[in-house]
Amino acid sequence: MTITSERPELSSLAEQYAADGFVLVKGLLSKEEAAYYRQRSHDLLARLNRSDDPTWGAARDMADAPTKLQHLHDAQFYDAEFAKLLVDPRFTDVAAAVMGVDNVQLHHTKLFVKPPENGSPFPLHQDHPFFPHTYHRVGAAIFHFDDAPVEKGCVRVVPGSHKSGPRDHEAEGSYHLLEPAFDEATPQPAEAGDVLFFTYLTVHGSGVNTSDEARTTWLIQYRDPADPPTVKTHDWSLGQGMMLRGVDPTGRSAV
Ligand SMILES: O=C(O)CCC(=O)C(=O)O
Repeated sequence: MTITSERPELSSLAEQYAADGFVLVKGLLSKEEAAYYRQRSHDLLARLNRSDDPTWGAARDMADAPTKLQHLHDAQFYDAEFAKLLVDPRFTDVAAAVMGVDNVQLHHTKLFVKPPENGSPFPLHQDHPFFPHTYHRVGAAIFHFDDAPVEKGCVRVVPGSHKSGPRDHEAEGSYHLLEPAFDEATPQPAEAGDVLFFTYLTVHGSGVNTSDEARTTWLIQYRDPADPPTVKTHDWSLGQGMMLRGVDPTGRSAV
């Protein structure tokens, strides 16, 4: 099945994604759904009450004062409502169309809450060095469960940056880019319900949340199951290899 010719709106998203390395899909979830998932996200993090903070070392240098970040890998293993979103065709049809494939496989998910006033930034980086794949058919979708204006530390991208392929990152273990400068990335302010799709080669990051409200997002990292990883890494993610759309034609499954 060729998805894009059957659904012209998907073809247009795929064209933008190919040109810019990202596309912001407005209103993929309704405001009510976004509010529902926002509440579930905050309840889940409160219930688990974990104290680890994934703020990058380099992120601490980007802020004037200490920052904080709450997170959870693979929320779908703790709350079935998140599992439903993983296979929601509103998401999976776009993920397939922008990668130009029929089949979409889970890599991992990350729930992030950037707390008010000091929510941690992310330095500019590609996701590629964390889990490199052979054909680079790997992407992310960031679901916004509340509004993310610039002052809340919305995601920023460098349009077209995916075209030059993998870049050399800072020393192994830190994985951020020294160039371009953070201010050269274009902010992608989003509203509750919007979903930002981008390739794992697209240079991206995000600013400090200086607002008086939390920024709540869920990031789903997915890939074409026919694109094998080149390095065995990040294979500890719960449920990696689950099919979100279509089939795994390789029969390789998981990592
Ligand atoms: O959520 C954000 O602000 C950015 C997250 C990000 O860049 C990442 O997890 O790789």
